[in-house]
Amino acid sequence: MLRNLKSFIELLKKEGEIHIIETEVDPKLEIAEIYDRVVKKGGPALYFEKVKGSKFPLVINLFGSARRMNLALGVSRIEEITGKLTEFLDMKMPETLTEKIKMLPKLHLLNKMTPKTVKHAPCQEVVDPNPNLDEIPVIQCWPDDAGRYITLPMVITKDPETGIRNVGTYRMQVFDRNSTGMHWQVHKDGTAHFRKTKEMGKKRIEVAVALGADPVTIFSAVCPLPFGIDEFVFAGFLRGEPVELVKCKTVDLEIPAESEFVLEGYVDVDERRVEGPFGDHTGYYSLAKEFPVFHIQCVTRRHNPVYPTTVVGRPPMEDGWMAKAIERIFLPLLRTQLPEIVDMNLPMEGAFHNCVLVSIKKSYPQHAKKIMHSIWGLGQLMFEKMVLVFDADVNLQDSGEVAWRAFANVDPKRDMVFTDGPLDELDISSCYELYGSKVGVDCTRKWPEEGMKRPWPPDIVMSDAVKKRVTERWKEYGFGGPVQK
Ligand SMILES: Cc1cc2nc3c(=O)[nH]c(=O)nc-3n(C[C@H](O)[C@H](O)[C@H](O)COP(=O)(O)O)c2cc1C
Ligand SMILES: [Mn+2]
Repeated sequence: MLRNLKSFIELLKKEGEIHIIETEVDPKLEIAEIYDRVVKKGGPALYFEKVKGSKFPLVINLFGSARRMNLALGVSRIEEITGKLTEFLDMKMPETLTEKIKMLPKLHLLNKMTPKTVKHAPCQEVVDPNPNLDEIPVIQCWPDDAGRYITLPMVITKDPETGIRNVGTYRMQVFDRNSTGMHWQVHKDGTAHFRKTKEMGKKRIEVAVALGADPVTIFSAVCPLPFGIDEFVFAGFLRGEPVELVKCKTVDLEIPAESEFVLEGYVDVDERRVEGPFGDHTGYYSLAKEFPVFHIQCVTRRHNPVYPTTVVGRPPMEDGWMAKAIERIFLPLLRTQLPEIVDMNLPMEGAFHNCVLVSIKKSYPQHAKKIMHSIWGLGQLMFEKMVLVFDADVNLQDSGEVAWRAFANVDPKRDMVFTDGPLDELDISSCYELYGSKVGVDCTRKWPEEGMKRPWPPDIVMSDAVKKRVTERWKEYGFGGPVQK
């Protein structure tokens, strides 16, 4: 299993999946433009040796293709992970003897997942009690961005009540040498910890931000895990080996020992400051808005750290490939609650919260409508603005088939369900922030039991006998080349 960011970079080198740029490049917009051209064409990760104004190198587009996502997770197909996931989430601490006995075969798995605390860590080779963010090659992504943003952080907090850790990727706008914005959106777990801290009458919440680690640990911070599940435990599960953690120098939190940089500090529960605009993964600028402020009191790092980052913007971008991996990994989990679901597709163009396609084995009238409502009640799927439901035989990964079936099968007045609810904080369409309307579209074939007055026509499919004959005679028609199917 990959130990840290550098071992991932080595693997990418071996696999021809990283391009090294030796010449000096400007962190202001230039890196973003190079990356944008490369990621849009399915190109490699990019390693910038000389970033203007910083002595540290930068790496971007680490996860920006299906192949690199597989390399990051140590699999040849994401589906290799999925079976194990249900087992992971089923695992509760045993209480009775029978439960303990039943758990025995799983205990080794539990040991493998639980983070291990170490005393000495590479991420603390250098300790700087006088933090200066200007030393880190933080980039400006887009021309109208309010400034430079740390875009791939692991933001670590603890639930002030239970002590359970949360790790989330929330962007951070650099305000000055030792403070940044803390863009944890209102529905996210970091905000839940922040809110609880305030409700308990405390003034501050301690925060540690790790930059760079092994790729699975970085990825875990993006995963939409249920509240109360520690992303580092999940990373241990995905890795098949525990994440090694070390105590921070100035706050009561632990960080991945193999991180490149660590920022330690706090967020004051009463402080807010304007953050943004920021060119976001919706493909639009998110407008300026007040968010909490992260004060950094200590920076620790390796002797020779590499700064990992990404740029979001008009899809497809690197985060899209991370989300595609999430889609595959979490599908079986979705099926444990909704077994009728056959497949799902979060199209990259839908920025993951705007549109989801699901196919179901339809078993009773208005089954599709039940699925829409279920999705609107499930974890971060609650954000979905459009839910399109298809029959089991529709290939959701074929956008041509999806469009054809949707356009042909839907009687708009009958098949569309309009409702209201929470929207992702980044939604641009609603008249209001944080909520708006939603639509579910039943794209399945309609049954007589659903009031369909006319017979549903069959799909047009050529007979097998004729297909076989044409395949056999293909050469006789004078086309040349391989048989066209
Ligand atoms: C590159 C990238 C940047 C992100 N930036 C933010 C952000 O600024 N704020 C936010 O709330 N979520 C952001 N997200 C999404 C969260 O990381 C994601 O919703 C995650 O599940 C949150 O973790 P949590 O459930 O523990 O809160 C970002 C995701 C990626 C891949
Ligand atoms: Mn979480």
